[in-house]
Amino acid sequence: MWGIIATWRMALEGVAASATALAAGKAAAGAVVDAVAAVEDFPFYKSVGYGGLPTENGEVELDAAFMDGDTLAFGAVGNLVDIANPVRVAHALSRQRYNSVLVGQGAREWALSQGFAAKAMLTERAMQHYRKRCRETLDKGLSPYDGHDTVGIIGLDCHHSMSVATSTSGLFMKKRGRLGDSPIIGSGFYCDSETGAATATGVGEDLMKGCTSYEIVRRMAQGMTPQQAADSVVCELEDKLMSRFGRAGDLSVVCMNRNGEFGAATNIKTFSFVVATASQPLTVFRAERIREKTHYQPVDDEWMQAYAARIRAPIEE
Ligand code: SD4
Repeated sequence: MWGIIATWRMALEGVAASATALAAGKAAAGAVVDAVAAVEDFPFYKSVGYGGLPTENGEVELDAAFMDGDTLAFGAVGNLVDIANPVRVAHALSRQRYNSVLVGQGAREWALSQGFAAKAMLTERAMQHYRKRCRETLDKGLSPYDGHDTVGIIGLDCHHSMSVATSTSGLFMKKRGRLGDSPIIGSGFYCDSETGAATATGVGEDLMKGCTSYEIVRRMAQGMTPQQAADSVVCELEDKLMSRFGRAGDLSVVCMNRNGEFGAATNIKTFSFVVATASQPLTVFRAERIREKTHYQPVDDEWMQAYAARIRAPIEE
């Protein structure tokens, strides 16, 4: 058995290549890192890697993580500036016995010392979004904190190993130095090859309150199916946040167990995910929650075309 599942449509091309590689016997670790790196490299995805949207200071600060479900080794970077592939730095850090989570200047210095390439990650298109948002916020008092899609990818290989990786530019207009859930183990990602893995996307400040990914893996270990674990964790966290905190941000997750069974849950209308396994051909699904349960169906051609047009549409400043 092999399998791969990822948050959001944007992971499709990377997942497609890694699904082929997994089917041919490639290890899960390399498969998820390569798939995430493909998303980081694509300039039109404005919430991950090159082309990611900046902080309120107009700088692109990137977060990424990697976890090996065999050894539980993990590495993460936060607020990394101008390094081409944060996920590859996180993967390299996961091999360090100590200092496997690095942020800011220290993360950048370490990456450069290891030969990772420097690259200016702020694009003109991202700056157009930034200028537009600055103006709208001044004019209409909009909340700047939206426009976020973290990529999180779980892989299961033919040798029963699992890995997970995440990458994001975090929330648009975030404060310099702000970290979300994506580089935080247990919140944005968790992976244990004996059970399964989970990864999250949405408002990091809220996802972290539920240690969301760890909790999903824990419930799978106790016997829940991936879908039950995903739905119950997202619903309970949302209810808890509403009753105790008064509001709940976007919460979306995907997960997979060691048998390649998968689940997805969301509290928003437009969550998409991509999955392929030995028994499930590569598919983009669109998930929606109806009464405590997430339902999903394959997207159609029209949806795919609208997506392709939207991500490349000119930005009216
Ligand atoms: C964060 N969770 O930095 C990330 C953003 C995200 O979909 O996933 N957006 O809080």
